[in-house]
Amino acid sequence: MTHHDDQLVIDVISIFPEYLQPLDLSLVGKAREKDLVRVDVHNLRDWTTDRHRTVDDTPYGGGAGMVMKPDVWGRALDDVMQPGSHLLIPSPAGRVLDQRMAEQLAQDEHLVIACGRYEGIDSRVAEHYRQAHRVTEFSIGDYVLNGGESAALVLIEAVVRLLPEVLGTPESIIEESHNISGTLEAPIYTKPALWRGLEVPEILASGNHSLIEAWRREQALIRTAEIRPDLLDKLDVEHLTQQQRALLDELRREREISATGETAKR
Ligand code: JDQ
Repeated sequence: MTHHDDQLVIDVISIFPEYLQPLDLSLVGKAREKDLVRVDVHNLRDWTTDRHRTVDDTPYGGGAGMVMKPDVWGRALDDVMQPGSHLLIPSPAGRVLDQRMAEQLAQDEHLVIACGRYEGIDSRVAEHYRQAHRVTEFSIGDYVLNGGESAALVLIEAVVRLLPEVLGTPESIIEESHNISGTLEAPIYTKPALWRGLEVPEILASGNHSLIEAWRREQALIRTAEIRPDLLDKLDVEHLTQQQRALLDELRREREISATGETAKR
């Protein structure tokens, strides 16, 4: 397969290349068919030199588990990395992936994702490539996986859907960018209007679009306060309507009161 100048290229290196088969499907699969992104998956063992195709060894200093060998990773990465490549290393100790990071990665030309297994990759690999490249260790959240492959899948999906023409820049993306005020979305419904005794909120069938938008913005804030109160502190008030700012103040006061109650209990 060839490459054109404006195309994002993603190389993934793993001892389980089959783990990345979901990249053949759905949105990413279609983006690849349309040549909007090139994704090449490599087997790390292709860069081993011994009869047993060994990729790991015991840790210096002792401890449980095995560590991936820097020499094998060095040969693989020397083949795949080019000037300007961005090396991404999934790690439970990495920077937590967020939408802002995905947006930045969507601007890159070449991403190389080094998926470790066992206890991870010898730390000198990241250190070495940092001397001449951008290297980012990233986590997809505060829970423990067995290896980097599922983190790579998550990152690729988050990045590829942001590429121009992948979603055809429909209303969904425009609406999302309206919602970068940093709130969760309002609840959503489709037909039937009554399902198992549960009704769709009446206002949504009113046909009054400005009332509906005001209701959705209100619900978005209430939900955010309920489910992700941490996001309330990071909200960009510039993007909020006057009505939302008033509700935000109210929700923050309620949080402060309940937080005072929590402190009093201790
Ligand atoms: C690797 C491991 C060290 C578990 C080996 C490579 N968000 C996130 N959670 N876990 C990972 C990412 C992750 C990424 C790469 C990985 C886990 N492991 C297993 C290594 C401590 C715990």
